[in-house]
Amino acid sequence: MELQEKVAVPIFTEVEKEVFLRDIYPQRRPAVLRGVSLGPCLEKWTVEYLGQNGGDKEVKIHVSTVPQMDFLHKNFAYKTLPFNEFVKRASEKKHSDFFLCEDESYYLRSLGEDVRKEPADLSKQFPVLAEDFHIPQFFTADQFFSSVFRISSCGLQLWTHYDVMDNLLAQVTGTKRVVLYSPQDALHLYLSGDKSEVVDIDSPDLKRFPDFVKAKRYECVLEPGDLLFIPALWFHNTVALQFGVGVNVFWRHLPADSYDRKDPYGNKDPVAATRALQALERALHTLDELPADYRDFYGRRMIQRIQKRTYCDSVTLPTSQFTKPG
Ligand SMILES: O=C(O)CCC(=O)C(=O)O
Repeated sequence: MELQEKVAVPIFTEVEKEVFLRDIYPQRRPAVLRGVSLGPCLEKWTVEYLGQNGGDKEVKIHVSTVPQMDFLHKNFAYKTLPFNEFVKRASEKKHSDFFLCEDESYYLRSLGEDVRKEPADLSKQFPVLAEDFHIPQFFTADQFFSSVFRISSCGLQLWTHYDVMDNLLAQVTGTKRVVLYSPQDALHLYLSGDKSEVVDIDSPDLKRFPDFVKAKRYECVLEPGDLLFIPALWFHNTVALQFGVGVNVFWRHLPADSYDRKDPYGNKDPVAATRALQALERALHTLDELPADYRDFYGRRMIQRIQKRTYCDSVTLPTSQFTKPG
């Protein structure tokens, strides 16, 4: 994959809120923030401590026989374990109790109480542990959407996907490689919904995905205490280089009524985007009334019109309508 352009995500140290809001946030690009205080979790969150203070609350987890999780072929199973047992198993390489095989990999993306309605919130599902994790106050309280545990076995790779909220991914213990792609590279990522079909980003099948090389690869390795700012719509793919515990915090960048109200995960497209995509489907259905050569002609003209009206390099964006974090 010689041809793919690679860029290191910039690292900013000891960033204060004012600096974040003035210099980093408006760029809408990923940034590693190092040295921002995250609270006592950095020292406290050992496997034993997490087990004792997270308790035996049941958690739904992903389990797979291989560390690279593949959403296309569903090579993982959803299972349930008490939190303390899950943390113990995720931290070990070989398990005496297991579901699929003795070296299976585990991943937790914590959920709200009512999985279909409520976003995850550490302070509700894990109140004792939440006290140890101080959410950086880079946005106002009413913009807060969710705080999510991300706990992975060593080697666990999560597929490339985007979310529709702004995100601070905090690495509390362990190290994690994160690869990101710009929303402007969406067409080079072979999307299926919010996920890329290119599961193996390090050794992609270029016969199936020839345009993948055109996607610019942004990369960083998060260390304990690092925060990664992932702007909404930026694609990300993670590999836990060690057993690790992270928390990610989603917050709203757009006015609250722009988002789908039934979206506990923060990954449903904004309502206006969903309506536009539905309208496009209807328009395409209308074109079906014409013969193929006419469809081709009007299809090309529609694409040109869409590009002219929407691409950032062809229009000046009215940014004032977007919410700025306070
Ligand atoms: O850290 C991870 O394992 C995945 C993080 C992620 O997907 C997110 O923060 O949206």
